[in-house]
Amino acid sequence: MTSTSAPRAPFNRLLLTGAAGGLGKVLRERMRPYANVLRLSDIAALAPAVDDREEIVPCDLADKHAVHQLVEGVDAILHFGGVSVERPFEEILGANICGVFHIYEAARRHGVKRVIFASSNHVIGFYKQDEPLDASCARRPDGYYGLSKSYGEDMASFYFDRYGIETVSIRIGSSFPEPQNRRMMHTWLSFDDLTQLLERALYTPNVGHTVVYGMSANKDVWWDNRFASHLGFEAKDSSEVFREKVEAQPMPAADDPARIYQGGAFVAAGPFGD
Ligand code: NAI
Ligand code: 15L
Repeated sequence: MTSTSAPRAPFNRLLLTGAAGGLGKVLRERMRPYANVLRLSDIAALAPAVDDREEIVPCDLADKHAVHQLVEGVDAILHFGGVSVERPFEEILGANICGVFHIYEAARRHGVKRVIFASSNHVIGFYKQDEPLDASCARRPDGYYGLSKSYGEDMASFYFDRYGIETVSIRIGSSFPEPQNRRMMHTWLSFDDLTQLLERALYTPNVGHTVVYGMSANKDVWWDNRFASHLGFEAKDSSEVFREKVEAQPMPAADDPARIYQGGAFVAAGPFGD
């Protein structure tokens, strides 16, 4: 299924970091209508520009000077780049922690007024699956990766309070073509719903720093988006259509973190390097 919603007036130039990644490849297509020029960046190899409405700018987010150059001339930033799973702290540090600082500092220096930050459900991963949450809950990161996203959300909050740069931090659940396991029946975010959420995040005025849970209209959800209602995001898809396929998989044991914690297996990753 592809999105059918008509885009608003496009931005002149949007930056998409993480453009070579799983979501980046999807958004490279989906975000085209929203920008006259889409600047695509990653540390990994990117397919060449298909036309003059794409710009390919390789960049390591850990390199402050390179990120400063990357951000010049853009109107808004979709920050999807970085380490996207639990890894040793030293790997997370450059890409995610220094990286998010470099993005905001470059945004400040170049006058960029809107960032969409790909945060993650792993900022609240240590809550149990029977604990309903909204955006006012204390964060309970489930690893160094979740900590880095938590830091990114605080960075967004600070840059709004201090410099007026607005951010929508999307605590993405699980955005894949299909839910891959029982946990993702709760956390799944379809690509169409992600696209709609990004449109709302880009165009809604006066978002300040808004935290929104990125999930489709799944049957049993753990998260309440009452504090992001001004975005007008209305998910259209549901994991329910995949239930039979997903439930054909064996049920995890009762003590498996995948059945207990919102962050699933991430809560048990590491320690590293012992
Ligand atoms: P991915 O791992 O496929 O893509 C991340 C991209 O970031 C990769 O192409 C990678 O090369 C790039 N990257 C890593 N280190 C970098 C560095 N130092 N400099 C520049 N680029 C670097 O992950 P995916 O699934 O596409 O996720 C995209 C974003 O959304 C990530 O920030 C992830 O944390 C976040 N997210 C994704 C979820 C999902 O379900 N797909 C769930 C929650 C958050
Ligand atoms: C994430 O933050 C990861 O980037 C993604 O690969 C999935 O693991 C997702 O969370 C999830 O929790 O399902």
